[in-house]
Amino acid sequence: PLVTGVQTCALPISAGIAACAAAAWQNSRMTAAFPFVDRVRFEGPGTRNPFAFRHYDPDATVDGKPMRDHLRFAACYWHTMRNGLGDPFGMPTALMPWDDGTDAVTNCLRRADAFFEFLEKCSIDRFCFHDRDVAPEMATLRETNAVLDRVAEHFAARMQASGKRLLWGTACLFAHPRYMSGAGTSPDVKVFAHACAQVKHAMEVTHRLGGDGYVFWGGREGYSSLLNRDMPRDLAHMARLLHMAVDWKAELGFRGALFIEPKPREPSVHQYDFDAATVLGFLREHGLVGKVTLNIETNHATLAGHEMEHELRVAAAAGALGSIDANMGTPHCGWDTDQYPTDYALATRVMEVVLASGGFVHGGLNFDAKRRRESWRPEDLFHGHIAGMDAFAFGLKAAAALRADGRLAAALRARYTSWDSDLGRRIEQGGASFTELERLVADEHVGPPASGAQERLEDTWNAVVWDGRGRR
Ligand code: XLS
Ligand code: NI
Ligand code: NI
Repeated sequence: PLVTGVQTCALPISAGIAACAAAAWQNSRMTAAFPFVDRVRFEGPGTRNPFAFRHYDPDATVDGKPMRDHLRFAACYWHTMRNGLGDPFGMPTALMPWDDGTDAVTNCLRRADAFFEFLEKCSIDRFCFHDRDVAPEMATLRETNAVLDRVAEHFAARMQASGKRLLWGTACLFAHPRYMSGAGTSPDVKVFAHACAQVKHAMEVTHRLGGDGYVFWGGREGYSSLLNRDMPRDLAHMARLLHMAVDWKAELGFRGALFIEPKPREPSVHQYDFDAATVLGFLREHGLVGKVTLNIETNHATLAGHEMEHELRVAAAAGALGSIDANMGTPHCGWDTDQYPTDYALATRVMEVVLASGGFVHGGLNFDAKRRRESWRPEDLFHGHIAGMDAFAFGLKAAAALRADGRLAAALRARYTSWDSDLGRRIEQGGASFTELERLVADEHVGPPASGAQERLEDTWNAVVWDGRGRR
């Protein structure tokens, strides 16, 4: 789940550890938010230093390209800076000494400074944010935009000084009560208009900050009962919002990509952007193909009952694999646990698809991940990101090794050789009929295809990935 902006703390922060921490901060003379670490650097697989990379060596090349350019890591502002780690049953636990818990602009700026210190020290080149993560909502949209512009100016200065880049921006269209029944799909036209106005400004700020992309995640674009929702009308409205965003992008001169992020449920019971295939169908129906591509999140794939690899391959096959929200969930519960993607095998499978589709253009790997509630120390922000970055660096090397090895690709090609015959090609090109195919097989005993040999292929995968060759 995403906790952001006004919804950061379900329970009063004054009741939690965070409040004690803020008081301690105010009484202290600390000038750095993360004084316990200088800079996380590559030390190699043998290191015992928990603040070092074992696999991520940003400038080392894999297949002729530096790791940092393959992976395009981003930290997200919402979980990193705004998630107090409260849950529906318990108060926030996160220690955030740099944050006094208020919406004062000075607090927003201090928080941004802590974030840029984090990016620098953790060697993360990019970031993502929602408009309401970085600046509060005021009485009117005009006032809200003015505060957002003020904070964005500060971001621009910090980006300039540090060389950090914006992967993507987005608008929070789900936290405020006005969006309780959706934003682009709200039954209330004024709410729809507000959503459009908010997206307009969030796109403008993203453009100003040189973002590579802009994301639409429709957390409340869905319903809990069809008794009070006109589904086809909702979908048509959502398409209208996206078409206006495409027009606005042209008017702005924004060169980045527009992404939709599928998710089947949570917070809505039924969400319209269920999975990659559903979203692609929607884009095709509404003339949005090629204008909007997909941002695929691992935990959302899990919720939709798919493997991440399935979602990525569906998107890639349509030429619509835009970006990735790199996290992972647990199959044991039905919600978005947003864990750091620390699983090396999962990261390898993701990177196999990324390499096969030619790599990221506008997208990257955004850690849409949060710490466990028990991991409440600022140090844990580093450990989560380091573990995720190392997993993906390993995955990149292993995926490149699988491609260089070539056995799996060869086995896949071999399985389809019968389709490379004249007959196969004619069928593929639409030049065959039922009558012809019936004549062909009528007097033959057609037996089974060659063995799928899944276990042999899995063993080969293991040999390349784990038996030394996937590592450096
Ligand atoms: C929530 C989504 C959200 C989007 C950005 O589950 O993953 O974080 O990535 O709005
Ligand atoms: Ni999510
Ligand atoms: Ni996400």
